[in-house]
Amino acid sequence: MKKVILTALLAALCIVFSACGGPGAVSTPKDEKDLIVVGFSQVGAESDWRNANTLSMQTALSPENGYRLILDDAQQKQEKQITAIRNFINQGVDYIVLAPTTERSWDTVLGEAKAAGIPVIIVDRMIEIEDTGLFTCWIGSDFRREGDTAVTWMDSRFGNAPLRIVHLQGNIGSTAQIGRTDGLDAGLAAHDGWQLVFRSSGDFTQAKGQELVEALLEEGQGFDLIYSENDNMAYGAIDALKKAGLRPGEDVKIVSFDASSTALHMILNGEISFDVECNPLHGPRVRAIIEQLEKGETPPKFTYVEETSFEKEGLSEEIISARGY
Ligand code: GZL
Repeated sequence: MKKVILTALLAALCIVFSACGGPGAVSTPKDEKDLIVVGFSQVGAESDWRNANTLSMQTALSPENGYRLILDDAQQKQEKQITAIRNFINQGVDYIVLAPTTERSWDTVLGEAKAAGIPVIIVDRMIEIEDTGLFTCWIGSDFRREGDTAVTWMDSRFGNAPLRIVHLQGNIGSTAQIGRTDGLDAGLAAHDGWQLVFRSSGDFTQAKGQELVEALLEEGQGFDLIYSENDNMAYGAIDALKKAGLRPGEDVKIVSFDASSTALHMILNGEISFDVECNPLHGPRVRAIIEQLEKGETPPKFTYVEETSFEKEGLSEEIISARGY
């Protein structure tokens, strides 16, 4: 008896649903109208890390997975990100993902997103905001821990021996720059043999990194180690050293951040001595957060991604090729 009633009930439901969506209509996630629309304000395309981060988001938030991703490249300018967020609000996207250039001045525009009822997910760097209710959650790296990891290696390698350090910083005011710089400052305070001979921002770009180190070499500034806050500035520094007839990894040690595949190959060939991973593969993590929200679940407010570090010992082509970027 139950089976008969159940069959009749299922038949009735099928009639109801097909009437709602037209004859035989079956709404599948791939229908344009059913896609979850995500507006993604990305910092720019300044580094290997950034490009890997963008690709990860595009791959995870694809139409095949039920998403329409609207990507905006802010060319490392916060004002362009603010404009992009306002455009996303006007388009009525379902979610906004923000990879913030710097930490401050997000309160107003995120207030507008909140007023429009659009959840905001922050990825990568942190934002400094009065009301943390203006964003749903954050997922990214512990940049101070990254800096401490680099300094711990430097201490293990050089102790308190005299060490003249050149410091290539990322975008000033970005969480990546703040945390990695704080780590080095703590190391300098704890090692009176270490001397900071130069500090300036290379904006996380290869060209600026090369420019800064070339200028230093032309001035005749001597140094033993370059602490580069990302791999692309390290590539530029290596080019400058080679142009001046110096051997990166021999005459000057290089410590870097991101651990992109190009940099890991430079560890294998001895040019980079130590590289702290900063994992850019946030796409699947953001997708999982959105799927939780779609189900009415509450994701953690803050999630730090697990990261490691690399030096020549223990590194191999197999390890490099097995990594996602
Ligand atoms: C770190 C990220 C930084 C990378 C750089 O999470 O914000 O920005 O370290 C990138 O390569 O430009």
